[in-house]
Amino acid sequence: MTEKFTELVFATKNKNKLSEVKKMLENSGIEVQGIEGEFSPEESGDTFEQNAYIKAFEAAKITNLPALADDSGLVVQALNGRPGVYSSRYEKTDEKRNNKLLQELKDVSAEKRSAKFVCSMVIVSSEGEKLFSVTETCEGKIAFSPSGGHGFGYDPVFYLPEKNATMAELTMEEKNKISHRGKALRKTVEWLICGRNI
Ligand code: ITT
Repeated sequence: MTEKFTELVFATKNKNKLSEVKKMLENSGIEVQGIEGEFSPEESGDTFEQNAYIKAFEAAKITNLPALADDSGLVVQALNGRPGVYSSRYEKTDEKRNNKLLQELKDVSAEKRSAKFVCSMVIVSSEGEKLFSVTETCEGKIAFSPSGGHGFGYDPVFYLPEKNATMAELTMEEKNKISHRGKALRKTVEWLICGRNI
C-alpha cells in the first residue's frame, strides 16, 4: 500500500530550522508543524543519525503523528571533528559558541581551517519505526572573524570559498540550495513524495 503523508511534525525547538524546512516544503502538499510545549529529548547518541532518531521518536510519541527530525552540527578538521554532535552544547549561546571556536582556532592557518556542516534527517512513523534517514554535508572553512546577518548558529563563521562569503551572508534561498540541511531535505522530500511504499 502506498500512503502519502500530508502532515508531519518537525521535532525541533530551533525556530530557524523550522523556517528553513517550512520554506522548502511550502509547495509540496505536506504540512509541517512545529512542536509545542515541553520538548527536551536527551540527545545521548554518538552520531547525528542516532540523535535525529531520538528527537523524532520523542515527537512521534507526544503528537501521535509521523515525525521528522534533524540533528546537525559543525565538524572542524583542526579540532579532530569537534564540536560535532556536541555543537549545540559547545557553549550556551550562538555568539559564545562562535567566539570560542575562533579562539580555539586563533593560531590555525587558512589552509588548515577546513570544516563541514553535517545534517542527518530521520523520519519515524507515529509508532516510532524508522522509515527513512539521510545524512548530507556542506564543506567550507572557518573564517577568522564573524560576518553576515542571515542564518543562525555557526553561519557567520562558516566561510564558503566558492561563494567568497560566509553562510550568514547568503539569503535563506541561497543557503538552502547548498546547505547540509537543504540537501538532506531535498532527498527527504523526494522520498516523501514519490519514493515511499509502505
Ligand atoms: P533541535 O535539537 O531542537 O533541533 P538545536 O539548535 O539544539 O535544535 P542541534 O541539536 O541539531 O539543534 O544542534 C545543532 C547545532 O549546530 C546548534 O548549535 C546549531 O546552531 C548549529 N547548526 C545546525 N545547523 C546549522 C546551520 O544550518 N547553520 C549554522 N549552525 C547550525
